[in-house]
Amino acid sequence: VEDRLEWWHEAKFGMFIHWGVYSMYGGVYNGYEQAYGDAAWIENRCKIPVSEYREHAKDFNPGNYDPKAWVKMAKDAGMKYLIITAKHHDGFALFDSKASDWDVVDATAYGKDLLKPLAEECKKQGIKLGFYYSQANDWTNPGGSVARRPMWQGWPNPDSARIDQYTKEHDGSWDPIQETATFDEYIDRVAVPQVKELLLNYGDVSVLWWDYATQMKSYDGAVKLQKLLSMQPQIITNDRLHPDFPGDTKTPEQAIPDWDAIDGQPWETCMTMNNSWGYKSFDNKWKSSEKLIRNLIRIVARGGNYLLNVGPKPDGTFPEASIRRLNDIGKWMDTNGEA
Ligand code: FUL
Repeated sequence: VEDRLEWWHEAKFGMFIHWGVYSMYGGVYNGYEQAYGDAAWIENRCKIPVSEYREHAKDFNPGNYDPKAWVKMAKDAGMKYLIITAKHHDGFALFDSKASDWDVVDATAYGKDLLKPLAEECKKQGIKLGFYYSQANDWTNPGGSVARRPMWQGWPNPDSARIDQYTKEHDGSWDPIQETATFDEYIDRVAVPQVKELLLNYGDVSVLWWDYATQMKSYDGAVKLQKLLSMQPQIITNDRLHPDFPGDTKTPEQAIPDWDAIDGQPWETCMTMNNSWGYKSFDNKWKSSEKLIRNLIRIVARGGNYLLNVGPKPDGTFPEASIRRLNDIGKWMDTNGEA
């Protein structure tokens, strides 16, 4: 175990990337700006009909996607690994998947695997690659878990009371198509084959970042997914597969644990630079570069890792504010970081 985690402990600092169809909305649905929360949740929180969300995806065409520049920005900021949402809760696969047509190749104008060139760049530039995979929540592939949430407050949908009632009665679903398969069928048809694809087709995968345990309705499903990890024997995994699977690392979210909460299990604080994981066009609550650097110091002093998020825009570029912060951190690293 020690050996497997050695690079991870030394790395200390990584980049999280949340990117997908939700990035196209930027937190805005039919002119309504979601006041709070994560813009990656827009399909669920605005209860967008699945067919409409899929229709919108056809326009996804990130012409300025430059994985070489992404990896360079991470490296220049002193980051040693990068974890990208291969599939977030909306179920959209950023890679070429044979297990579902809800992927970048079949469902978008872009039509090409986004993870292949990123994996190649990581290898070329010498940075570790990890995949975030939402194994439990999947709001588009039939059968996936659907976190029960009411419609976003203030979103002026005249039908919201009826839809919220429907959601309550249907275990979180708001669209009948979500219930056309069981959770176990979803695991067998989508999650298992897709995780296989991710572990087979992209070279070394250093981290599998599951999300999220309390929505994982099948213990057997968790066992199946856990077994697949042997395809990459050196892989590190987090604690979000299923409540009974501690994984290698704990994942405090948007928080730095107090000294007395640290119990010896490796941990990694994941954090946003503003208040959203997915790109949110009007979220200007950016943490200062100084604040981010102080966070890094506090986390490293307590023995943890810092996984700092960027939510790229739909065209494939990083928000200006994120780029500036990465640059500032890089400058600080040049004089204060270890080589
Ligand atoms: C959470 C997710 O619901 C968020 O969208 C984000 O991916 C965060 C890292 O984990 O549980």
